[in-house]
Amino acid sequence: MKKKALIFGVTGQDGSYLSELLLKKNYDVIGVMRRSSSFNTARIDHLYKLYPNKFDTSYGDLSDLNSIERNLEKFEPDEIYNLAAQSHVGVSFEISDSTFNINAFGPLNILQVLKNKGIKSKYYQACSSEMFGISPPPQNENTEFQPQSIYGVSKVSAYYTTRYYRQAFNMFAANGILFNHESPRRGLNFVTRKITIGIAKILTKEINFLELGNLSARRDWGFAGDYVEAIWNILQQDKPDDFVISTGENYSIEDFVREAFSIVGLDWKRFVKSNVSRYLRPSEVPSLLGDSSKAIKKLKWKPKVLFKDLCLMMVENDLKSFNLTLDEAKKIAKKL
Ligand code: NAP
Ligand code: G4F
Repeated sequence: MKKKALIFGVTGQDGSYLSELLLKKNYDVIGVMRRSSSFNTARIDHLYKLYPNKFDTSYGDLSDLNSIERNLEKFEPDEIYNLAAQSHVGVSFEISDSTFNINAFGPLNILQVLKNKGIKSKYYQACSSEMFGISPPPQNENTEFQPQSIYGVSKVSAYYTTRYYRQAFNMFAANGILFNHESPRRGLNFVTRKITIGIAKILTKEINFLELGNLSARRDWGFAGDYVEAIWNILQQDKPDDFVISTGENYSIEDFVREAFSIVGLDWKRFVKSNVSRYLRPSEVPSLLGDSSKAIKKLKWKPKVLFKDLCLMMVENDLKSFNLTLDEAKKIAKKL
């Protein structure tokens, strides 16, 4: 039977990939998006055109209970994916109130409406490896949460809120604890995308160098296109549960910089400067490395794209956005 999904956070990286996946599976998809003074639909514009009768958006905001009620009552979706968040950890040190409001009260608002109105949708909550904070790697579903940012704290709150509604009210509410996942659609101020677009800008002389913060932190980076398959899978289980989603490999920021610059043949040390006063966080998460044994066993999921291919995909995409092929980029790099 044809299903209807409601996605909070549809304009984001994951929202766009998940929409594509669900539309290919013949779902009707409604994306909830907030009002913005400049257009924020670049990642989903193609979907309006490709699926005029199956994809649409509706205004709503996680901090606006009325808008959540209106959307849930109007659409009564089979599945709800809550991907909406203030998702930048570094920025959460600057705007902690709104980060907590959106990320922690947002899920509570949705779950309260579902319970109070008796709407039977399955609910997915986007949680994060940032919740593990300084717990040593590898991290899995049993690892202690020791968050190091209000972003991390807000996601711990969302995690327990989701479990509480599941346990107390027998609702289908599940958490995905996803480790970092990137793509050509990654926001420009996350470190991987900042590096890959930085390379294109250096080659086209838009900038002379790239400023970064802590290069020694380690992350378990996967591809967002693979991770939305796990997200969908989590809601297809017989029982709601929580899952760690990761690649099981981790690399330092310096490793990512080296790999990305080497793709075009540049020595990163000539083009990367440290600006710790701007980018160093008051507290850092030193090493994230996921153990996804549970997801591999129960969801039969595993990542397809790993570190080197992810780097290459992102570098090539950003070169393309500056009308450069990889071969052309390598020629320019030789002269720099
Ligand atoms: P993203 O690109 O930053 O997208 C976040 C989405 O949330 C955007 O659509 C944004 O809308 C929306 N949003 C923000 N505040 C909102 C509000 N008050 N009401 C309604 N929508 C709001 O993030 P992502 O990388 O796709 O991540 C998706 C989710 O997974 C997030 O919850 C994130 O915290 C979590 N997560 C991500 C990763 C990762 O590595 N990507 C890892 C673990 C967990 P605008 O377009 O208007 O800003
Ligand atoms: O790319 P990042 O900003 O990602 P971070 O903080 O790991 O958060 C991402 O992954 C989480 C999952 O663990 C998500 F929940 C969250 O929503 C987000 O998607 O930073 C990665 C690392 C950090 O250690 C940071 O200190 O890179 C370091 N870094 C060094 N220089 C930098 C920079 N990060 C950014 N954004 N910009 C820099 O210039």
